[in-house]
Amino acid sequence: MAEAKRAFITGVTGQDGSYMAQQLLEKGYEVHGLVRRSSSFNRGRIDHLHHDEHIPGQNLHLHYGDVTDAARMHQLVTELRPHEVYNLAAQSHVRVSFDEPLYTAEATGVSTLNILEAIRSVDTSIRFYQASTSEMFGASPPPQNEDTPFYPRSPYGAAKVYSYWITKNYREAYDMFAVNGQLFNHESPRRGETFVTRKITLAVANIVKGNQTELWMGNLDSIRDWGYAPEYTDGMWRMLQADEPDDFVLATGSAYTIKDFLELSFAHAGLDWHDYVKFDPKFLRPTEVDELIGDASKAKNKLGWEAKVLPPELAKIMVDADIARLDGAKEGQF
Ligand code: NAP
Ligand code: F7E
Repeated sequence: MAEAKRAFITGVTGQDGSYMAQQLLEKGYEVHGLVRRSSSFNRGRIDHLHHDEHIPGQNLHLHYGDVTDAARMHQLVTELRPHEVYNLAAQSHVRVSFDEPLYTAEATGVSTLNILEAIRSVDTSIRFYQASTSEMFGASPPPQNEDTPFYPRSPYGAAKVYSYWITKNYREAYDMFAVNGQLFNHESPRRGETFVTRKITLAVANIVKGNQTELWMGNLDSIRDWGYAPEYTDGMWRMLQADEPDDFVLATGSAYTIKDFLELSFAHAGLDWHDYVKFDPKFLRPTEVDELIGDASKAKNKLGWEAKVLPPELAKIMVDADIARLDGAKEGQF
C-alpha cells in the first residue's frame, strides 16, 4: 500500500487551519499541526476531529511550537519530513498589527523564512503553501489579480508582502515548490470573533437571545470580497497538487460594504441593524483598505477552482451557526 501523504499545518487551531486539517484527514493524509502552549484551552476548532466517526482523527498529531522559533521549525521539519507544508500561522488581525507592529513583522513576516530555511536544508522536494493575502494589494484599485502592484496599508499587509517575496525567491533560487495563495477575505462560523463578519453574526445571535442590545463598530463603508473559508482551504490544497508551482488569487469577485453585511445578517433574523449599531472610533484603523474586489480567473482556468458561496448565503450560514451555538450546539457541527 502506498505511504499516506504527510502534511504539516502551522496555524492549525485557527479558522483555516481547522478546515485544512479536516479536509486533509478526509482525504487520508497524516496531519501534523503546530500548536502554541496557552494557559487556557484554544483547540475548540479542532477538538471534534479526534472524536468524529467520519474523520480519521487518529491521523491528527499536534506538536508544540511557535513559528518565530527557527530551531523548533527546523527540528519539526526534520522529524516529520512532511510532503506538504501549509503555513497558515500569523498574527492575522489588521487592527492589532498597528498596536503590535514588531511582533506582527516577526510572526507574520520573518517566521515564513524560518520554515522555508528548514525545508531548504532538510528536503527541497517538500511542497510549501504560504498564506498570502489581498491586504498586500491595499490601496491598489480593484479588480485585483496576480499582476496588481502591492500597496500595503498596515503592518500586517507589509509583513505579508515580505512573506510573499521570500516564498517566491526560494521558489526561484532553490527550485522549490513554494507557492503563494493571495486570498481575499474568507469567513465561516469558525471565524475569529473580532473580525467584522463574525462580530456581526455573533451580535445578531446575542440580540435574538436577549443577551445584547448594542453593537459598537468602526468604518462601515469599506468594501470587501467575502467568501466561504472551506472553499478557500480546498483552493490551497489544489495549489499544492498542481504540476508547476505558481501564485494564485482566490476571491468571489463580489463587492459588499460592511453596511451590506449588517443588512444581510440582521435581516436574516428579522431585525433592522440601524436600531442596534453604534459608532466607536477605537475600531478605526490609522490607514484603511477601502476597496478589495478580487479577480480569480487564473485559479478558475488553471486549478478548476471557483467560489460558490456569496455573502447573502454566507451571512445566513454564520447567523444560523451562532444562534445554534447559543442553543447548545457542539462546535464540531460547524
Ligand atoms: P486565524 O484564525 O487568526 O488563525 C491564526 C493561527 O495562527 C492560529 O492557529 C494561531 O494560533 C496561529 N499563530 C499565530 N501566531 C503564531 C505563532 N507565533 N506561532 C505559531 N502559531 C501562531 O487566521 P485564519 O483566518 O485562519 O487565516 C489563516 C492564515 O491566512 C493567516 O496567515 C492569515 O493571515 C491568512 N489570511 C487569512 C485570510 C482570511 O480572510 N481569513 C485572508 C488572507 C490570508 P492560536 O490559536 O494559538 O492563536
Ligand atoms: O475588517 C471594518 C474594518 O477585521 C474588515 C483578515 O483575515 O482579511 C482580514 O482583514 C473591514 C475593515 O478584516 C469593524 O475597518 C468596521 O475595513 O474583518 P476585518 P480585514 O481587515 O479585511 C484579510 C484578507 C486578511 O488577510 C486578514 O488576516 O471591516 N470594520 N468596524 C471593522 N472591523 C473589525 N474587525 N471590527 C469592527 O468593529
